[in-house]
Amino acid sequence: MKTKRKVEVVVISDVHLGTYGCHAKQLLTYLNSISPKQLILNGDIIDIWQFKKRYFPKSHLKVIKKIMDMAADGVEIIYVTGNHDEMLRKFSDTSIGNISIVDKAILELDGKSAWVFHGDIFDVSIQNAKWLAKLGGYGYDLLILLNQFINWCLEKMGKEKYSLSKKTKNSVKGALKYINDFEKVATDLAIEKGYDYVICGHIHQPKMITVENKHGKTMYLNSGDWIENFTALEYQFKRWKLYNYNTDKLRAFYADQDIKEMEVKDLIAAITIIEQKKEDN
Ligand SMILES: [Mn+2]
Repeated sequence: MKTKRKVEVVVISDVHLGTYGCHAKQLLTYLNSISPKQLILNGDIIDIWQFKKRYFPKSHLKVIKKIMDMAADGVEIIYVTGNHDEMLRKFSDTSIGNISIVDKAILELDGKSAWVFHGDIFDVSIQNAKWLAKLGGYGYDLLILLNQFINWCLEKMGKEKYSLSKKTKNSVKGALKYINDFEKVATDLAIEKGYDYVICGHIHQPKMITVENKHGKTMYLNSGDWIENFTALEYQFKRWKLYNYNTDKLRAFYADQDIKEMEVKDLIAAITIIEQKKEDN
């Protein structure tokens, strides 16, 4: 593919490489179609829980290779750990070249702040999540430890690890309540902390919505997954877009209704990029 879409930030999550449900080929097509400055892998990218099953096809390896190539080409890769790749939490706050591993990230985007984390910290209990997070910076790390401790106990007792997918299988009503609670806690905390955007994954529910409470407002964004939804979050021209592989395919970022609201200089920039690309080729 000769012309790639320039995007400032791309966020994907819940790819679950190493599982049968992962749609690696579609993801690879998508990654090949974009040229981001920053790629955020917001958790559950490699499913380390499933590793003992020894399922890791070529297409899944290609995704890893592609991400490494992007890093080598100067794309800043931020790997935010999730629960299925929590083994990587041992390496949190380390970086190798353009790739860094973190448990959470804060981005500055055109004077606005975005709070990025996978979201499994809310699993143990939505209520606990709320008061633990009030402890400030320690809240998040404490919740991770609490999750790890509970999973460790479950394993010792010969039970399966705590997982949302099991929870959703149990009842649709329970799952819907969980999703609502998840979004409520995430947005309440983001408003309390003063973040303009809160970006999660984990619940496999792509979403982009502005939420307001009496203390203020924030935009909640969820990057969805590459099991069922094939979605990504893209930031360009000072706005977010929820990209859907099935409906958007490889359509240009600016070829949507947002074009009406675009500033002239952004339009010029978009056109200039295309012209430059043509010259390059
Ligand atoms: Mn997860």
